[in-house]
Amino acid sequence: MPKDSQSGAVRSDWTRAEAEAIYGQPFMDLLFQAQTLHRAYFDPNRVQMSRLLSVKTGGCAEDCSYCSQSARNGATLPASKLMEVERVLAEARKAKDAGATRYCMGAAWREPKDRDMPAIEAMVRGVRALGMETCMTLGVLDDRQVLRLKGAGLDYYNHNIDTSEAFYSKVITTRTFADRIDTLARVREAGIRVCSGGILGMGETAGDRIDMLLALATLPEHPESVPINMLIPIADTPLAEAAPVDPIDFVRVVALGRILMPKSHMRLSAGRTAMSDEMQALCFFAGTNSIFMGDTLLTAANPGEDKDQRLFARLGILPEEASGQVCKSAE
Ligand code: SAM
Ligand code: DTB
Ligand code: SF4
Repeated sequence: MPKDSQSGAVRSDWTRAEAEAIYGQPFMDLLFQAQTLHRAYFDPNRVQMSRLLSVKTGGCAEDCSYCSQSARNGATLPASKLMEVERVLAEARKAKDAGATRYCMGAAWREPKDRDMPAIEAMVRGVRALGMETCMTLGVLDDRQVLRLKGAGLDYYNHNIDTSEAFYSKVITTRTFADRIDTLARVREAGIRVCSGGILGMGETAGDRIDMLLALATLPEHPESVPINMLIPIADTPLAEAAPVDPIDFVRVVALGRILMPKSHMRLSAGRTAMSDEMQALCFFAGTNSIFMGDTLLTAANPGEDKDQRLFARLGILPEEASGQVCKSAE
């Protein structure tokens, strides 16, 4: 094992060989390394809670083969209009009362239209006024839109790279991996914090998973949040029958993410309804320190608060406090 990979320094110069060597260690060594680093930067018994809301659902012009909201991949979800600001704020209030510290609003758009920006800005301002961190995921952004979001006070922008550059065109044909990296750079340049991760279970190899994390870990600055989704197979889409991910492989990916990006929050995102408590516990041990709470994600199911409260109680985990990063280095 290269010495540097053990040091816990925040690096953007990871090589493929280093990442492969970390990933390929015996499972116990990998988990020990990940948990040791996790403890250097975070309280190991605290997990950040985000809540998602789909503010505009379905009818998307992109053809992402995993998504229930594409108008082009066989999915059958009807398109809806952009939700009214007051309704979004009412949902956000409920999320805050239930313990969420970040409110993530998603829209099934290739890119936002300028006519939608005033409502989007009002959502950001309104949610911030409730005292929660804000996150938006709206597709491709141009420079003006990024500045408008920054002006409204947006804290995070989510824009996943989803898989490796090599596998990308097997999953999505209406845009490229480079398009995603461009938007991420624009968001970073404007001073908005970055949330970017991917999906496991789309037929990618272990090498693709390593390359996806490496692409994030070699950005000039690591994303502050890294969501790792397990594919939720959606009926009628090209990935409806995709083979499930081996849970041990999933945990290995989480651990590699923790080691490559030691200061980032790693979010166990979509797919938790299909995970056992034991698998989730292993993910927390491997460095997961964020989840989506509540019984829905954007369109699909999530475990819900009662189930998560029981899991947290069994594991002695507490929600991370509102001011965000319980990050030792930031104290
Ligand atoms: N339209 C925006 C975009 O694509 O960036 C935002 C919404 S999109 C639904 C956000 C992310 O959700 C995707 O990048 C993908 O990682 C995740 N996602 C979507 N459908 C999923 C599924 N069926 N299973 C797991 N993750 C999924
Ligand atoms: C992320 O990585 N996962 C979230 C959020 N970022 C936007 C979305 C998960 C969507 C799961 C499928 C659905 O609810 O439709
Ligand atoms: Fe559209 Fe996002 Fe779904 Fe792709 S993942 S089809 S861009 S909503």
